[in-house]
Amino acid sequence: MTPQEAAAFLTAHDRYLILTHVRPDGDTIGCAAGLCRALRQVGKIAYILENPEITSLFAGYVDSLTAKADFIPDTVVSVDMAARSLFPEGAKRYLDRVDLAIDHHPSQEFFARATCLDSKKAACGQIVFEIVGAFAHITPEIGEALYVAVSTDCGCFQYSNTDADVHRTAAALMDSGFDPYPVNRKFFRTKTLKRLRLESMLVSGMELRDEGATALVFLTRAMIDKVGADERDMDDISAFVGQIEGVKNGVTLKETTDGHVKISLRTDPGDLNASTVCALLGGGGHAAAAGAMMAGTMEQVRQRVIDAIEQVRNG
Ligand SMILES: [Mn+2]
Repeated sequence: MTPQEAAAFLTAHDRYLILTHVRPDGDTIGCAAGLCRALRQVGKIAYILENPEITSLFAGYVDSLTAKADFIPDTVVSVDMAARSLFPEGAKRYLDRVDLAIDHHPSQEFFARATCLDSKKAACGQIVFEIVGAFAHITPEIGEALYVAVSTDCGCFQYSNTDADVHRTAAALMDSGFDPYPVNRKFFRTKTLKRLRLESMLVSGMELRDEGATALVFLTRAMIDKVGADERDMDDISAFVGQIEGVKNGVTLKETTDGHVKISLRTDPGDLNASTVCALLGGGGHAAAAGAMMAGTMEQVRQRVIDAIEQVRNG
């Protein structure tokens, strides 16, 4: 489906439930909030399915839009969700009844009846902006929600996915009249003290390989407990190691509470394709940013990741 066809679909249906992915980020949350408000503006009934993993950083954008437990939708829309494995527990009952998936991941699994996919877009928020711009007025609230989606997914216009198109979308969203300064300050210029303590521990335990081009950092449960960090303190922490001079490929391994290790890879795609590496580990994503989840100890998973990187390098 093109954005215009998606807009026609959305104006033709009603009673919407919007789904966001596990470990929700700014893109999925901003898209959901912007789309929900746009649908309501044109007289539709629209809610966002509660996502229990949402952090306090993003909760304000969806609080007033969350569906009550007894809401029965006619139309289910997912935003920024590439795969069935990314459905939160509460969304699993909709696994086979998503009517429209709006997404920008090349690894999109086409689980929905219809899909509006543009894998050249840096953020799903750009696609949602095109769709809602076709049938709704972009109010400051919609503009801010979609700006959060777009700006967070390109690391405030710094990641390798940033292009002129992203800036054009951001400029158009700013024209809606919201104040971007507090948003940028909140998301890109502010860190909790607990976050800084974690970053300090990551640097202390960092492993450098390939003459410093590849860096691995290890976020253990013991570190998280010692600092008393919550999910908000760890938001987008996989981008941290790539900030070190000379590091092209950053690997962040994070111990989960259930005996798994979450792998996040941020790479220079000309040097190493993150998506190819993570596919070998049962995950997926983009060429410059990908992830996987593996059972095992930190040391076991570390070895698997190193082997996968070497395999992609030499293959
Ligand atoms: Mn995204």
